[in-house]
Amino acid sequence: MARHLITSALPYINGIKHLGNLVGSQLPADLYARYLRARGHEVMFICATDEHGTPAELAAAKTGEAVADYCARMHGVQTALADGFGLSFDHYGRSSSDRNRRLTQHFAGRLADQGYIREVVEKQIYSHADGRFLPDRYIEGTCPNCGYDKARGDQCENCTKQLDPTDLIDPRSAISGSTDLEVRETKHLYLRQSALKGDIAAWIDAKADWPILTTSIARKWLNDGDGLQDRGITRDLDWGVPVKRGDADWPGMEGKVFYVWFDAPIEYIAATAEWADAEGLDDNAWRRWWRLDEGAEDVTYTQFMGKDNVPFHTLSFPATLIGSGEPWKMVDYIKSFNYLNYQGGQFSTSQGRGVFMDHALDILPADYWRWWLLSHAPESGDSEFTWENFQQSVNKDLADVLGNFVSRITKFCRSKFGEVVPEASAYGPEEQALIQALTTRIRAYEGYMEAMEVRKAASELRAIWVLGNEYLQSAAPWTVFKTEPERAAMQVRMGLNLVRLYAILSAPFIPFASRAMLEGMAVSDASWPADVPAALSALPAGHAFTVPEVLFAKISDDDRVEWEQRFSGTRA
Ligand code: B3M
Ligand code: ZN
Repeated sequence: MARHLITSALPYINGIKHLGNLVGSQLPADLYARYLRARGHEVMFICATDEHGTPAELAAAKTGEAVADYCARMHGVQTALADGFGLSFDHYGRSSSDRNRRLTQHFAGRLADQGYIREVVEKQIYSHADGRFLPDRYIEGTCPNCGYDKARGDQCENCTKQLDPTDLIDPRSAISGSTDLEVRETKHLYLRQSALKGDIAAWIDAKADWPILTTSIARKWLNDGDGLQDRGITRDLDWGVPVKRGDADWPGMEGKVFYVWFDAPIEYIAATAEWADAEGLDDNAWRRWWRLDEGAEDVTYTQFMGKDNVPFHTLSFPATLIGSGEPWKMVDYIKSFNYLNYQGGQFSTSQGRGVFMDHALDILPADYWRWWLLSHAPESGDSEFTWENFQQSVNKDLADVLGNFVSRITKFCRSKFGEVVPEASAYGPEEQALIQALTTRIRAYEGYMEAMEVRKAASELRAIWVLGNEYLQSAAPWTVFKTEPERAAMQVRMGLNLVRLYAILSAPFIPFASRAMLEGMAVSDASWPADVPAALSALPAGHAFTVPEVLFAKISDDDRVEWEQRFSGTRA
């Protein structure tokens, strides 16, 4: 039994996330959390909405709401969608929480005390047309690194390079499009990341087991000469965590807030504190996950994120934690993902292209999406959603293989023996061979789940389902029943126990169908099958069940064509 802290990258509050966002962080994090819980580990699974910065302000300006109201409303919307997808967060926090405000100000104070903050009079872009400074996403232009012409002031989406607004070539206001811009002076706080370069490099070098995607991005920005520049951590904005030095005012910084990427990762910690508050627990309840001097030495901490978030988690956030000089728990493993594309192009929030979380649940149950997304997770490279592939996968894997197995065996039992596990003799050689094959595959499945090899785990699970189908096909209890009803009863007993086994093994991927199967089989002990032979005798003779409803309906060609059209263009 171990203790696992798991965080998913925090979705921006500005609107509903698309399936590409979902599969890049929250969904695989949920898979891992569910698996580790099922294996009996103590898990703290944390996520939150990322509510500060220009994305929130820009989105609120569009709807005409006050930004705080907008964030509160959208947090509710995102919470409901997370529930709909079965994301099993222990807490879904808000980066605008009081906890995060206090912790962010605390870290800034500590960093200043340790000499890692300097005050800089910097040049910022001021827009005459908009009458304000244009930080981060308020400004767009061409990336000096790769030439992408829609780079934002804080980061280039195309090459992941972190930028400052003044780095952009041909800058323009994202609010008005105006190019009537002027560079003006304003005072800001800089985190002296350059002074922490040695510590961070040593920390990354020690992570020999990290996925290549993670370390290659980290090393690229660490070693490209300007990778670990000192960075501004404050902004001329109204919305955000007010700049303070711990509890004290920071002279000269009145009216400014911390940069969203400074406070957002701190929310991982703060959200755990929000969890403790919500549970009515004391501070030790969250500090034992985060403070090495208060019980976190035995915690394993895993982060999930898309590749564009990697620089902030391998360089900036570690700089905050190390620079504080306090014994905070740092991440042990970063699982990062490439992008999911949509029908030959990109998912696009701004153009409303692709399937978004709300529309996905409007048309189909969460498990269909969970299964497709996880079994096609963009791990080794970008992957692509097409409606055809989605239809095929759902119809074959879920309906034909798993769903059909469950329905066939339970209905056959009901027709010949009633809705009860029949009396039967011991398993024969065919069943022993099946148990052998299952054991090998289940152990492989566990290995992939532990290693967070999401696609490989999915294909192993599918192979485990297939074994059941093949067994049923060759055992053919419907034929055997005519001459050897006792042997057919034994085969049925195996089949019903397989339903229970599949429900348990599949729960991390398809929790809703799993629950329906467990309820149908009236399973009281759903513990992980450490001992496979024992697990396949868990349902004894005389155990009553009910045939589950159809688990998965097939997607028709008409549906596919209709949805393909509906989601091709602009989000309604
Ligand atoms: N909100 C970026 C994103 O959603 C950002 C992640 C924050 S993690 C601390 O891609
Ligand atoms: Zn670029």
